[in-house]
Amino acid sequence: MIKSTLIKSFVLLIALVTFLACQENKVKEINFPPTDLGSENLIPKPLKIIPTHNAFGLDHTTAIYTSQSDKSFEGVGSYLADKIKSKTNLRLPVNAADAGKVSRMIFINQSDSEELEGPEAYQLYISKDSIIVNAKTSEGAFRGIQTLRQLIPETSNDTLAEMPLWPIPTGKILDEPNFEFRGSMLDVARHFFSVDDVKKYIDILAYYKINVLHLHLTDDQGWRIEIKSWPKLTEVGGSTEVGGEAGGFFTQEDYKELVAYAQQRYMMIIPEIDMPGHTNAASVSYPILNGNGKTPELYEGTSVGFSTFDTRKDTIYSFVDDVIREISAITPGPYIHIGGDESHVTKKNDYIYFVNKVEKIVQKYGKQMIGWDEVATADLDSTSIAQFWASRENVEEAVQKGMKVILSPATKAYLDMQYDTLSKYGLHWAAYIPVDTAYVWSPDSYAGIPKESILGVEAPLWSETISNIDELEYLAFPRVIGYSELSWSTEENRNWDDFKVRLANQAPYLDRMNVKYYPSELIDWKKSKFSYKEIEKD
Ligand code: TNX
Repeated sequence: MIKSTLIKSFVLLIALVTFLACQENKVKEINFPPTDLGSENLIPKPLKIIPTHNAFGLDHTTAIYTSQSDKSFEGVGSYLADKIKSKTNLRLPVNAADAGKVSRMIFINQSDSEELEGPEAYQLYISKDSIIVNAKTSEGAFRGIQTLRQLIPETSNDTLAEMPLWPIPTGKILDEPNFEFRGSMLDVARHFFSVDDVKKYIDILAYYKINVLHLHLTDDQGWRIEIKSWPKLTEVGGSTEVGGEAGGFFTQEDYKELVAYAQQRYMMIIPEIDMPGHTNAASVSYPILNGNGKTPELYEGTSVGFSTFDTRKDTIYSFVDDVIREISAITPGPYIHIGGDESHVTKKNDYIYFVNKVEKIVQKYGKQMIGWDEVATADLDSTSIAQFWASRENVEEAVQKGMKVILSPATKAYLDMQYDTLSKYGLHWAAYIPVDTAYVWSPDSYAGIPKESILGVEAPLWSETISNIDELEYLAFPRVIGYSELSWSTEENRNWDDFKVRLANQAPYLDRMNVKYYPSELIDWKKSKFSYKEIEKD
């Protein structure tokens, strides 16, 4: 079976190559000025780049073909075609039997080459007549086409041809991620963000090869995910937010829509239900859950650490079981985040008792538990994961327990920290984090944590001070672009002086996507030349 599909795709490839070879003499030769694939503004920086100094002319006679051996490759081809359409207005056919006049092709190929190590590895071969993306899995192919998208110039080179043409530098790129987990977190609890806002964030993150979006779904100020067996959580607990606005929540259908949207971009959603602290919204909805001895009321402020569940009550565990069961059923990814941070009014023993029990509930539903670094003080399995935000000691405990660690140190990786004293939004309790500080540190050897214990890097965006997508983008961009490189590229390939030039050149893309990034003065932003007003935003 596998053999016959392999033979089929090989035959298809040969047919295409022969076809193109016959076409070649009909295509007008275009002499491009020499190019340099090595100095393109790619972020994250690929592992290896070998330039061959010529160019592939992307134009209306280019067609996309994908391996037939794995049907999901066609989805990657269609995604690329859509993105090319919104950038260039060219509508390239995908796997069309009769594609009309085809001079050049982009082939997205399932390959079993031994050089492709992990599922996200890819090779990109760009010659004058063809572009081949090789990957073992469609996930790898998807990462590869992000690199290709970044190589397509924002404007066409009209002077060289009668029809607009986008020259892509030739050469070879061999690439794979340094860390398998490359994430950002969005706090939709302090301020709620709509499905469309989250989709827009997902789109831009995917362009930079980020593959995890952690949603902080519950906190003192709001419960944002429908739980069918406990409906008041959203009816009552979702009714407000910081500052007293109307709040909101995702229905399970909304959440599924986000999961599917992220999945199409090979990104996993990690849902977080923060417990036993940060639970005021849950306790207002169902006062039986409350354990801080006070009558809970809706909360619209920004203090932390005042709420807790009554962790010795059985009802708590029926509640947690229902919540985890319902969330697990709509979360295809392997992880459930249970929060566990800043439970300042939960007694230490009660906290440990709670986390131990919740770990088992998460496992009962076939998931792995993630918690903020405090959870490492409980008696956890090595399969659970600690997210380092504040305490080195907690992380040491996690490593001793054989747990993996996600790096989100607040002093380096918190997207809600202000850039400097003049920043419009954000907090500064951990640090001011200008764009260079965000980039210039090494997750490979951070705080002496052994590299084999590090799952990856995640940049959390807490939303106490931001209430709409423009403000979200002001804090997230450009810093999250740097975190994508910190988690994908190797230490040898990272360099601030080189990065800041590549970052400056993201401006035309960010402008076209209507991303309101913070125009840091450390960066000499490239002025956007984009003028195709009629082209839809993708
Ligand atoms: C600390 S980080 C918190 C959040 C706040 C954030 C603000 C963490 C696990 N807890 O509750 O939103 O600081 O920067």
